[in-house]
Formats: sequence, C-alpha cells, structure tokens
Amino acid sequence: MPKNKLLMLVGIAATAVLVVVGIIWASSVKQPDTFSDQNPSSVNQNEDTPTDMDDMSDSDMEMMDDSVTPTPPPPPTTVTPPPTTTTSPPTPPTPPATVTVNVSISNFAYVPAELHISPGTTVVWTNNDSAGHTVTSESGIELDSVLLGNGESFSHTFNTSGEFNYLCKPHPWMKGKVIVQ
Ligand SMILES: [Cu+2]
Repeated sequence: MPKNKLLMLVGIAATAVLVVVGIIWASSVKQPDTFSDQNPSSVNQNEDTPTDMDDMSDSDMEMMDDSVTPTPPPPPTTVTPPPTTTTSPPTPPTPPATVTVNVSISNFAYVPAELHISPGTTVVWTNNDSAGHTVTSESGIELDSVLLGNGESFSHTFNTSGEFNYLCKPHPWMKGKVIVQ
C-alpha cells in the first residue's frame, strides 16, 4: 500500500524532525546552563567587581578626600645654629721693634763715643782692635762686659732713660756715653 508507506514516512520524518528539534533545543538550553555553571565565578566577579569597585571607589574617594585634605606642612624648623664665635687667641702685644745701634771699638776708642737712643734700643759693641777692651759703666752696673777679644761683641738693651757713661777697664781713658731719652 503506497499510501500507508507514505504516511509512515511522513510520520517518521515528523518524529525525526521533532527529535532533531528537541535535541537542538536541549543543546541550546544546556549550553547556556553549562556556560553559567562553568563561569559562575567569572560572572560573579564581573558582577561583584563593579560593586566592589563602587564600594572601593567610595571608600577610596573618602580616603582620597582624607588624604587630599591639605594637611598644612610643618613649619620649617629653621634651627639657626648658635654663632660659632671662633675664639681666636688674643694676639699678644707686639713687642716694640727692636732697634739696634752698633758701636765699633777701634784704635782704642768707641765710635761713636756718644749715642742718643730711645728706650728699648739695643746697643752692640764690637771690638775691632787686636787688643782686648771692655764696656763698663763708670758708675752703677748698667754696663759690665767681659774682656772682648778681637771680633767679639757685647750687646745691651737700654730700657730706662738716662745717661750711661762707660769706659774700658784696661784702658780707663777710653770713654763713651749713651743717652737714653
Ligand atoms: Cu780698652
């Protein structure tokens, strides 16, 4: 019977179509489920992170506000060091310039025989004779040299004003004078 066969074919085809459609539907329904099941965390993350971001953003904003609130910078603590007073040692009083005057003893004579000097002046007698001579005060002890040989010298600094007459012991006629004023 061809008619029955046709109906059966149509019925089979219809069932097949139904089965295929059912499979497709099932698969199409399952796939979203599987996706949602496979990625719940991701979905949650995607959903949570925005809220977290919002929360964080709020808190951050508050934090930012707190941090942004301009805390006045601490005043610059200018620690001025105490003036270092370099205590330079007191300069000692400069001694007066030592003035030296030379007197030559030659030919049994003091040359020059009379000196005018200021207090503090040093007089140096040098014996240029072969004979020995001294520089000895006529009175007092201001001048009292040893016997000077040839080329030897005797020096004395006159610190007090006055007239100082001296002579040579071996040759008392040799006389000289120093006037300090
Ligand atoms: Cu003499």
